[in-house]
Amino acid sequence: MEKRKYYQPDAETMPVEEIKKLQSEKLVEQVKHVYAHVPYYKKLMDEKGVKPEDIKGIEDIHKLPFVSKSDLRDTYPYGLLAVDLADCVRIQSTSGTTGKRVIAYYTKHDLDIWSDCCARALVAAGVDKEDVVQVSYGYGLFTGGPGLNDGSHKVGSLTVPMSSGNTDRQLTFINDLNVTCLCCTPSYAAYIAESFKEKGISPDQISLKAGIFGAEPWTNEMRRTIEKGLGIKAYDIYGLTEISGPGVSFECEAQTGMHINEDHFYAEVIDPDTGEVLPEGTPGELVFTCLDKEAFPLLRYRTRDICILVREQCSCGRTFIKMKKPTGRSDDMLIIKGVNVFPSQIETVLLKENYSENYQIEVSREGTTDVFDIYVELLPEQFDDTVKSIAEKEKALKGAIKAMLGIVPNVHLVAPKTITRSEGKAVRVIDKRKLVD
Ligand code: DLL
Repeated sequence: MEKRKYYQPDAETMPVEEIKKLQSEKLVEQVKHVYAHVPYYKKLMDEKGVKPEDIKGIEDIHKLPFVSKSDLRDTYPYGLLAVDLADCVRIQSTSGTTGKRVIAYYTKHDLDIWSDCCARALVAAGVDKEDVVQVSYGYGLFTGGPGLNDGSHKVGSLTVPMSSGNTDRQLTFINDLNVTCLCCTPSYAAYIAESFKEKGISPDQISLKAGIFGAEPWTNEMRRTIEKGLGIKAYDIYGLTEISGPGVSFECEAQTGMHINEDHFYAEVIDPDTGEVLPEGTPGELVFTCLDKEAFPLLRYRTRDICILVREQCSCGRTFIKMKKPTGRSDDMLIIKGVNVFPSQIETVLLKENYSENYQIEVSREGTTDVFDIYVELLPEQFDDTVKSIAEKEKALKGAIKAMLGIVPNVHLVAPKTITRSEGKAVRVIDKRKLVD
């Protein structure tokens, strides 16, 4: 049977003018809903002097106030709920380790939209009813497992609800069940590829064809490493708990950015310092508005993710605007010796120079000076080298990183298997300065 090209073709290929019209209609209703049911929003809008009747279409969205994580913390746990609690059927929560967790609520309708978005992502990655989908994102409060699980049910694929961890069992199930699509974080996918290699199983002996990886920033170099290691095509997927979970946007076969599910979410990019809306093609902070969620409909939510929006005709036929790979979160950006550093820049250099994807960045302070260390694991075949040749490699890598960032780190090439592997979101940065500040 021929595979579907789209999960919901009417929505996914809707002409741009129709998308705008739909967004306008939905926004007008959403603002009325929120103003009437969430006193906190009413207060924010009243303070800004904007009434629901001022919002006549999507072009008026800039009149609405922004909300950010601090609003969610201030209203924890029920303050932004826009329906009766009795109408909610699920919560999910962020993986945040500091401060109060964010709790997102869902009605049946909200779960339905969310799983549709994930189903769109799966079909865009070539998945259909005949496929076997192993969901190796964490299940539970984290949205990754439940989101892809329900999306895979909607597509009608056989779903293997593995959750993360127990890597040996992951490999066994993949090959015993002829799994064709793997869903997990890119760092875990790289670990799974490494584990197959260690068992002497080559990419052509692995049943997988596609992978849907997200929940953390990853570079195109990392994509190629995973694609080669597992013999698959690797698709990006983006989302956040506050807006629903995975599937806010997803990649198609063109792999040139992620289509935002614009019939449900309106995206803007703003200057993080001034709040000014930036034109398409300019990097800035992503802001999302939930157009038709019922229980927890955030309006103009500041994600802190830095990225670029591009509307271009896509070879896949989808008309939804694309977001380029986020380069990181504005709060993940390190300032080292006065220079802005994103961990993804370092990842790009390491993989281009043929080092492994297992690395950790450590920043500390001696007196008033920042100390910048990068630990990079050698591949087993690189480890036989002599001390002299390792010192030469460290020097060369220092130079490559300096060329990218303008500052020189201390590079430490360490033995294979010395850096802890990630089964979920990888911890790439240890910033010890935060402990002293
Ligand atoms: O990570 C939802 C998700 C699950 C997305 C599975 C994709 C796959 P949170 O735990 O709330 O939700 O974290 C959201 O993770 O604001 C980004 O900073 C980051 N993030 C998510 N997807 C990507 C991606 C889930 N594809 C935060 N690329 C977001 C880069 C991503 N960063």
